[in-house]
Amino acid sequence: MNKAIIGFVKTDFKDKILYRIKLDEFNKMAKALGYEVVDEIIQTNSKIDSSYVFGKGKIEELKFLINEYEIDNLLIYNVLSSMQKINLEDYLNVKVLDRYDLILEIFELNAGDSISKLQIELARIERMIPYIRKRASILYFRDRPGPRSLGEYAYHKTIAQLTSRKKRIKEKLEKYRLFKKIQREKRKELNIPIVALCGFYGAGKTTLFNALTNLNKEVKGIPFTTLSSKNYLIKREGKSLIIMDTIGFAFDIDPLIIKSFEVTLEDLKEANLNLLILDASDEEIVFKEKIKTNLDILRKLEIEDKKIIPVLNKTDLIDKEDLINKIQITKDYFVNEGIYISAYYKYNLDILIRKILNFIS
Ligand SMILES: Nc1nc2c(ncn2[C@@H]2O[C@H](COP(=O)(O)OP(=O)(O)OP(=O)(O)O)[C@@H](O)[C@H]2O)c(=O)[nH]1
Ligand SMILES: [Mg+2]
Repeated sequence: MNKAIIGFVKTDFKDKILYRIKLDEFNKMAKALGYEVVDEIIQTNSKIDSSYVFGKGKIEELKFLINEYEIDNLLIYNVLSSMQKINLEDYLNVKVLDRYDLILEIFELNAGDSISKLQIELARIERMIPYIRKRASILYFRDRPGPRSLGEYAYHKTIAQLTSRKKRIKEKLEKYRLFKKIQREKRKELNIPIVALCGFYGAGKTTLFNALTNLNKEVKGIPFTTLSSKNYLIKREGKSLIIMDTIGFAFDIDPLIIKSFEVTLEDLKEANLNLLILDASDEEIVFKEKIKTNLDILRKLEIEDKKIIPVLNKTDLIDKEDLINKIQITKDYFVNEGIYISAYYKYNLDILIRKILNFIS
């Protein structure tokens, strides 16, 4: 059994709702990975303990629960330092995974192509090297003069192997990036506009992609189902366009993960138009927070606001009043006027196409 406890140290005393939403998403990810979440430990503290994340009392409570329920995994929403991870593992005797690890596990579950796999491996190695260094420094380098032990040799070998693997992956990704650049230039010569579908995981990007292209790409309802971009040429009203499905965004994605997935995220930059797919059925506060996170990521990628059109999807799930409210909200955040659709029921897609054609002509 894959029993787990979820843990979180909340440092923002004023936050009464947002952390709950983020933890719910975290729970969903854990479940998608097959963990049975038995309990949740949340501590509100002005700062995160640098050794054990939680304060002393909470750690003892955790230890008790872990023994009581025979828990094997501790899933922590905070991103941990190597030291914190090692301390928790050793004191609580469980496998410790933080948000960084959990997202990579989900990515791994969904990764079908070699480029996604390489990017995941890179993100893992980035994390593994400091962790192994820290473990070794505890084992071998503490007040121990004299010749190197066998374990110490093994450690040096492992670090050397990981470092060279990292270098090779980076080279491979760089080659791939160049290959994509050439492809991009060829496409530019053909003068076919690219329309990218971007937004949070689960917003319905692939459902819309399928509806527009008549393809049947995977829609599973598991976070990050789509990891690598998919392009497809369509013709509407005598005009050719490339529709691009892309990787989903999420709350609090670690910069190191974003960096590892640069080659994939860069696809968004080449688009002439970014349709930002929003789940209109989200609660108002979630809806707003997701818009902010989406815009943060798009701005970091240096995508101009005027190239973004918000698309409110899943409107089949909400009533008219809710829809009017959500449309009003989008007006506060976007320069371009939004459009509402249901990708699932193919509602308003003709209007969406019209809007796209108007934009790119
Ligand atoms: N009711 C309703 N459900 C929808 C609609 N569009 C998508 N969905 C559902 O939302 C879930 C996620 O849809 P996807 O198309 O996989 O979402 P995505 O944005 O591609 O997700 P990732 O690939 O994980 O980034 C699926 O269960 C879809 O059936 C819609 O218009 N209405
Ligand atoms: Mg998808």
